[in-house]
Amino acid sequence: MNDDYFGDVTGPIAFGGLDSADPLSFKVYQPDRVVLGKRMEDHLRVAVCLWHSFNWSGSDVFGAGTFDRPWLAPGLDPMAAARTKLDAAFEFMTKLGVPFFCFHDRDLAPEGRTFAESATNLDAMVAEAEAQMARTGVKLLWGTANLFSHPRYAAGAATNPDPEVFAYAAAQVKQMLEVTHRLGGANYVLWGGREGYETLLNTDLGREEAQLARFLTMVAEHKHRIGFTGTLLLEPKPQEPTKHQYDYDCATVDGFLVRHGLSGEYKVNIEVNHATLAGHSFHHEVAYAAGRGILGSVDVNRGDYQNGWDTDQFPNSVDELSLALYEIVRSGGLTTGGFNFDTKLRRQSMDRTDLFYAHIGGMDTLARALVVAAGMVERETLARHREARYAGWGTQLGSEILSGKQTLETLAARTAAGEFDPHPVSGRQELLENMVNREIWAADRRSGAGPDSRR
Ligand code: XUL
Ligand code: CO
Repeated sequence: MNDDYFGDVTGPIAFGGLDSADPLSFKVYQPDRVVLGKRMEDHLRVAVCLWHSFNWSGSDVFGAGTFDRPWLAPGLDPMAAARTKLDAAFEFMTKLGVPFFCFHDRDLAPEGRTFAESATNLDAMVAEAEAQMARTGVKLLWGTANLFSHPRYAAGAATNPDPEVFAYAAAQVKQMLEVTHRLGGANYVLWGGREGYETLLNTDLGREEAQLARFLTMVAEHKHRIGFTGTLLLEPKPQEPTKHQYDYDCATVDGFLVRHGLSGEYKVNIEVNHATLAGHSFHHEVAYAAGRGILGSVDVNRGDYQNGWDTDQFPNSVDELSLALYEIVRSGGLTTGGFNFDTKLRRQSMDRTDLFYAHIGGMDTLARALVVAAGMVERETLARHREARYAGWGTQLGSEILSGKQTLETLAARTAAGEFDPHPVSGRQELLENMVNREIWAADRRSGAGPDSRR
């Protein structure tokens, strides 16, 4: 085990507080700090992703890789490179002090010339990952299969016009589900990166939906067959790389699950920048999923307000994350889920140390948003306003309407008889926005609190 890919950093990264000038210290994040009766680490369940952070060289569509990543150097033996990459990742994660990681099959082990060779490569690397996990205590938040990079998946995996591609994808997911189970993963994710279309001129929407439903049913069946007790998660995204992706947003996924008898089998892994690509706020997607009981996990990142694509930047806005954290904490928190940094450095952030700055900043932003959200939950000011707004629905009229005792005819007759005389009331939006800001500003006083602090 080599321990010097991040020789400039002596871990574990310590809590320095707001007054610390050390850029390699946490300003807010403290694993043991108790927030609303639970350790911060257990609220946030932070994960590092092996793809953008360890399996990407910084290349883009216009240029080659820019990052200093010795394990991605061209010409290396693929399995030796995979071992070096894993060593580097575990050195990074232990120095950063995160409890979890996430990976695709192809992040861990290279694709071979045949399916059998790929499967053997993966099994060999899973044994290595298992040993690293036992040595460091870092756990698996979720595993997933890459069903979008290889040319065979250009027209989709489950939704491919060719059933042999469906079969190939099924084989890949079967192995990765079993690998996730073997490594004690808390969840298994399916992101349908190419389950969508480029043109409707060659696409049969109904047929592709039926194929996707069949595939996801088979995955749920296999989960039960092997006794995997983690959560299955679908990750919505409206487009990119396809023009249109079927798992467009949380509401679309929810409707799909209901239509195909899969409610209860799947929850959602909500990614911040996917929410904004779908024309929603992240707050909206989280509130929707929590309301429908399908909130599973979060891929935490951010987009760029000027750009219409998935920039996957590290999160840095407490204001935006606080509102989502408020919904998450209020709904009981992420149970098997966590906050996975599905995030990319900018291409000019070439040094390996930049990975530390980025994750430290992201974790501090999350921690601070959690403190703000806890304040909102504890004071219940927003919740009281929301409840008061619907108070009328607790009256006899409200319950009779909802239970079906009233019809258009009875309501029309009672309205015509002058029984109802409703008056509009203020929604108090600006007042509520002021309350949120007050919590954000007040958190200044609490953010640097020590580990014993209640909030
Ligand atoms: C792509 C994306 C994926 C999934 C896992 O936008 O978010 O990395 O999280 O396949
Ligand atoms: Co993601």
